[in-house]
Amino acid sequence: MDHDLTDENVYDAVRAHQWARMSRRGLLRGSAVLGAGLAAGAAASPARAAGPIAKPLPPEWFVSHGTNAEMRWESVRTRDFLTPAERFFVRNHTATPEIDAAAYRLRVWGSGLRGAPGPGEAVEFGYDDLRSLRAETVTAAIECTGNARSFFTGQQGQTVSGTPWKLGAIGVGRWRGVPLATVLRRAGIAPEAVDVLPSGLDAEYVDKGVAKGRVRRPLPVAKALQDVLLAYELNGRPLPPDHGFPVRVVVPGWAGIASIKWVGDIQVAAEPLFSPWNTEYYRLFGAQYPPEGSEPITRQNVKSAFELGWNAEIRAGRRVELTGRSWSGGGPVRRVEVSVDGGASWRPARLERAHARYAWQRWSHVWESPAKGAHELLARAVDETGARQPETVPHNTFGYLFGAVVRHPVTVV
Ligand SMILES: Nc1nc2c(c(=O)[nH]1)N[C@H]1C(S)=C(S)[C@@H](COP(=O)(O)O)O[C@H]1N2
Ligand SMILES: [Mo]
Repeated sequence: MDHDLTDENVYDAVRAHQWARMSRRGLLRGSAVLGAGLAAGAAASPARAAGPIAKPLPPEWFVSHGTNAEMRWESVRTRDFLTPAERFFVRNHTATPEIDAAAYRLRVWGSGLRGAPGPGEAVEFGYDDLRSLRAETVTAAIECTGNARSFFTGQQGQTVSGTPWKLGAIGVGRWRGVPLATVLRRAGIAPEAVDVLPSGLDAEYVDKGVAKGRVRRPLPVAKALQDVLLAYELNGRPLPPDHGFPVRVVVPGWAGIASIKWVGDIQVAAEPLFSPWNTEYYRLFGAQYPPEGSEPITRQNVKSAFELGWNAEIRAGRRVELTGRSWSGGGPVRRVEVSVDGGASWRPARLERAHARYAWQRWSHVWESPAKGAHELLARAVDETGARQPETVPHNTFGYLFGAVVRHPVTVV
C-alpha cells in the first residue's frame, strides 16, 4: 500500500490502523516499536480496544482523527469554565506511553549549566523530588497551532496538510506543578544560558520515512524562567496518561507544541538550539512567506467558538441564548461581537466575568427570533493588545494559526 505519509493526517490514520492491527495480534507487548513505553490503553484495560490514546473517546465528546482527538464544542457544558480532563483534546505525534512514576527521572544537562554537564552527567529529579518543591498553579489554555485548520479549505478553498481540526483542538486546565525556573536554578543554570530544550519520553516521530527523534522544541531562557510550569496535576488530579503523566511542560500563551508531555530530558544550552519543531514545522511556509519560512511560531492568535455542533438544529419560534468562548495567546479578550445574519450586522456579546490571563472568555448573545431555514453564525473577538480576528488569513501550507472569523452553519427548524 502506498500512502502519502508526508500528509500528517494520512500518516496519523495509517499509524492508528497499524497500531490496532498489531495490538490485536499481541505484537506490542515488549516490542521495540514503542520506544520508552507501551500504550497505557493496552496495559491498563485489556477489554478496551487498544489505541494511540489511552482514555475512552465517546463520540458525543470527541471527533477522532487517528492519533488525535478533537473536543466537540456542542459537548462543552457552559457552566464548566475548565475543560474536564476526560474531555480534553489529545494531540499525539505517536502514542500515549505508559510511564512508571516511581522509576521516572527528569534529566537536566547542557552547556548552559554550571560545570556544563554532558547528557551522561545530568542533574536528575524524581517524581517525588519535583512534588516536594514549592508548587504553583496556573489556569491556562493548551491549543494546537493547527486548531481550525480545516477552515483554510472550508472557507478559503485552500489546500493544507495536517489534522483537519475544526475549533476543538483547545482545552483550558488548572495546571499545578513546580516552576521550571525552580528546577533550572537547582540544576545550576548559568548566566550564559540562552535556550532550553525539553523532550518527551514518547516514541520517536517519523515523518516521510525520516526519523525526527523525540518530540522536542526549544524555548528561550527568558520564557522558561518567566511562567513555565513542570506540571504534575490537571484540575486537581494527577495528570492523565494522555496529557503527560507523570510530568509535562506547560507554556502559557504559547503554541501547544511548546508544552511537551511526558518530559524526560531538558537540555540547557549556552547557544541557540534547534529541533525539527522550530525549523521544519511550526513556521509559516507558502507563497506569502520567505522560502525558509517565517520565524518560528510562538504565541497563539485570537479565535472564537460557539458552544454548538456543526450544522446544529435550533428550534424556531423562541429566543435562543447562544453561548461561546473567545481566547488569545496575546492577552485577555476585551470585546466579542456576534452576527446572526452571516456577517451583515454585528452586536456586542455579553461577557461573563473576566477570565484568567491565559484562559478563555465566556460570552453569550440572545438571538431573539430565529427564522426557519439555514443561517450562518459568526463571532469575532479583540484582545487587550488590540489583536482582532480578520475575515480571511493568508494561506500557509501547514494550515497553522487560522485566526479568521469562522462561519458556523446552523439550521432553524
Ligand atoms: N511528548 C510530546 N509532547 C507533546 C506532543 C507529543 O506528541 N509528544 N504534542 C504536542 C502538541 S502538537 C500539542 S497541541 C499538545 C497537546 O496537548 P494535549 O494532548 O494534552 O491536549 O501537546 C504537545 N506536546
Ligand atoms: Mo499541536
